Amino acid sequence: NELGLVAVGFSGGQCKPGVDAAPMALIESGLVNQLKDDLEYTLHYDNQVHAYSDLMPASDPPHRGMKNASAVSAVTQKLSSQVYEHAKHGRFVLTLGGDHSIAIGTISGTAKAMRERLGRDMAVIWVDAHADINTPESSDSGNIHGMPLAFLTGLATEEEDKPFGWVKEDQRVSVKKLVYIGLRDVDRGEKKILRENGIKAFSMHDIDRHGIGKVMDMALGWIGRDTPIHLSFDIDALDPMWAPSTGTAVRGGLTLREGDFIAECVHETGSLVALDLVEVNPSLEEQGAAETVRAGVSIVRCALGDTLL
Ligand code: DIR
Ligand code: MN
Ligand code: MN
Ligand code: MN
Repeated sequence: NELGLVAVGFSGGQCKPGVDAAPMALIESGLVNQLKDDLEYTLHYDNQVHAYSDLMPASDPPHRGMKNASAVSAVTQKLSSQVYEHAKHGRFVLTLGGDHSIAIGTISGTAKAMRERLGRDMAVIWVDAHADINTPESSDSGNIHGMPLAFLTGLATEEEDKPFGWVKEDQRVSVKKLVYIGLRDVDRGEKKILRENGIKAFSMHDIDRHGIGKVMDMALGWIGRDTPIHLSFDIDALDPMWAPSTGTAVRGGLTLREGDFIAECVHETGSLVALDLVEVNPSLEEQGAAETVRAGVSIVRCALGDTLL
C-alpha cells in the first residue's frame, strides 16, 4: 500500500499561532514509524514540514473581508498540486495540518485526481464541530478556516486573477456529496446554506439520538458504494476532554472512541482515498497538548486500517 504524506505547517487561515507545529509533533510522537512498521505502508514523504515561506506576499490586505487571502490562496494552490501528484499515482494521501483552510488545497487535489483516474465524483466526509462553509460575505470572523467548503463546492467563486480564482470546476465537490459529522457550533448564515442546499449533516444531536453506529450507517449510505471518499477530520470535533489543545474548542463533542469509530468505519468501506488531520495546536494547552496529539495519532491510525483485534 502506497501512502503520500504531506506535512503542512500553515496557520494563516485563522489567528492563533502554533497550529503550524502540529505536523512535527504528530510525526515526533511516532506516527510515521507506526504507519510504516505496524500498518506496512510504503511511504512517499519529502521529509519536510512545508511552511511555504517563499509564497508569503509582502502585503496581504483583506479581500472580501478575508484575512490573509493571498497567502492562503497561494499555499492551498501549491498544496493542491502536491496532493494531486500523490493521488494521481494511486497513493492514499495523508495531509497533516495546519489549520482547516488547507482543505481547499487537499480536496481540490484529490477531487481532480479521482475524476481523471476513476472518472468519478468524490465524496467528502467533514468531521468537525463547525461547518466551515461560510462565504466571505457570510463570515463574521474573516478567518478562511471557516470557509474552505464554500470555495470547494462553488458556493463562493472568484475571478481568475483573484485569491482562490485558481479553483476550477474539475477540482470542486458537489454539495450533494458532502456529509458532516459532529456539528455543534454552526453560524446562522451557515445554517441557511446547509438548509438551502440540502446538505447532509449529522450533528451531535443526531449522534445522541441514534448512536454513532447508526449515524455512520446513514452517512455512508448517503454516499453510496464505489464512491471515492476524502475524510477531512478537524480535531475540534472531539470533546475538549480528549482534545483540548485546539484553536476553537467547543464542549459537548465526540468521545475519543466515537472519533476513532468514524475513522474505522470510513476505512472499512475500502473507498477512502485521502485524510486530512487538522487544527491540532500544541501551543495552546500546556497540560492538554500531548493528549491532543495522541488523539490525532489515534484517528489517523484508525483511518489507515489499524484495528482493535
Ligand atoms: C466560525 C468558526 N464559524 C468562523 N469556525 C471554525 O470563523 O467562520 N472552524 N472555528 O473550525
Ligand atoms: Mn509524477
Ligand atoms: Mn472546527
Ligand atoms: Mn474545521
